[in-house]
Amino acid sequence: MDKKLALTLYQKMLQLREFELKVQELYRRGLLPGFVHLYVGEEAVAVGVCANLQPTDLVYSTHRGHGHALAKGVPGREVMAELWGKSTSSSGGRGGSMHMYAPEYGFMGTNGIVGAGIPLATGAALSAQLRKSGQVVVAFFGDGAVNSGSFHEGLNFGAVWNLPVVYVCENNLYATEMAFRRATKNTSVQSRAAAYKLPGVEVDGSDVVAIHAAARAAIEQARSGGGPTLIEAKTYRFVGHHEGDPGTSYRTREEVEEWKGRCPIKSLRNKLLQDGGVSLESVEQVEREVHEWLDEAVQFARESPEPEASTVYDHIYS
Ligand SMILES: Cc1ncc(C[n+]2csc(CCOP(=O)(O)OP(=O)(O)O)c2C)c(N)n1
Ligand SMILES: [Mg+2]
Repeated sequence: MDKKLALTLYQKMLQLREFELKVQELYRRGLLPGFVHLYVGEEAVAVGVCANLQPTDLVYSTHRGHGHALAKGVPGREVMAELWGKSTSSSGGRGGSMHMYAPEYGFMGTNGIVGAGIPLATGAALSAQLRKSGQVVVAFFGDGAVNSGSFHEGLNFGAVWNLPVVYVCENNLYATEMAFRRATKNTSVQSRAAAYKLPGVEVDGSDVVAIHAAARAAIEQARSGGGPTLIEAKTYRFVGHHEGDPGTSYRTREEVEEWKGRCPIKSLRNKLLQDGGVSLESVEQVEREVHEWLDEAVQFARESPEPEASTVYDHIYS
């Protein structure tokens, strides 16, 4: 991979990681209202996929969606302000973690309903096809979504209409505390693509370069009229299901440590320094920039005004 691109992917992944660790800290201090599911450990998936998208392409996300929003290009300050319930983000502080929309960046929402993004993305892809807009739509979803009717209906519909959509399963092996191997007999998500006569690809979710390549092929195919692909990224969350779940009662410490050892960010850093021909100064420069970016985002969110009380009835149907 081109050095410059690899360094950009490193920077993006680090932004996602540092952002989530900051959210964890602020949430624990009681500063962020609502409920948060953090993306720590899974950064390579959102970053590798979204680096291939155009600003006008669309992403449909999940309950674990801060990383998808950032990777699609929603500014960190806006995502942070939304989590803080402030008025300065595109959802005006009303969406929070799980109902955060920023259509001006092609970010079509996090979603609290498991599996619900799949039919939404499929419908958006039908719209793109009818309008001949050239847009590609990506649906992110977890292993918890693939035994739901929405997965079957969405993939079947996407396949039969040959839609410009890419289905990306972030298989982190658990849906809350339910191990995927206990929830299904066929634990290969990509193999299910064959049932819809779609290509299915399994990729190492800790390897951003591999994800980038798989997503590029799938996105090019979708854009050129070749229809959907199902990508299964094998990944892992280093933290609990949500803030409040220690994540230790249903996973062994050994398993968690083993996956942490395959950290996508550390491993790309090592590769860049060892055989990527990137200097330590360049890597450290990127790291400084990420910290400045995050400080600015937090300051912006903290200082942003709350929504005016007089707007409480806005966006409400009667
Ligand atoms: C339709 C539906 N059923 C159940 C829930 C409760 N729930 C929230 S997150 C979650 C697990 C989702 O697991 P997965 O799709 O694998 O995503 P992950 O949390 O692992 O990223 C469940 C069951 C829900 N939000 N929506
Ligand atoms: Mg899961």
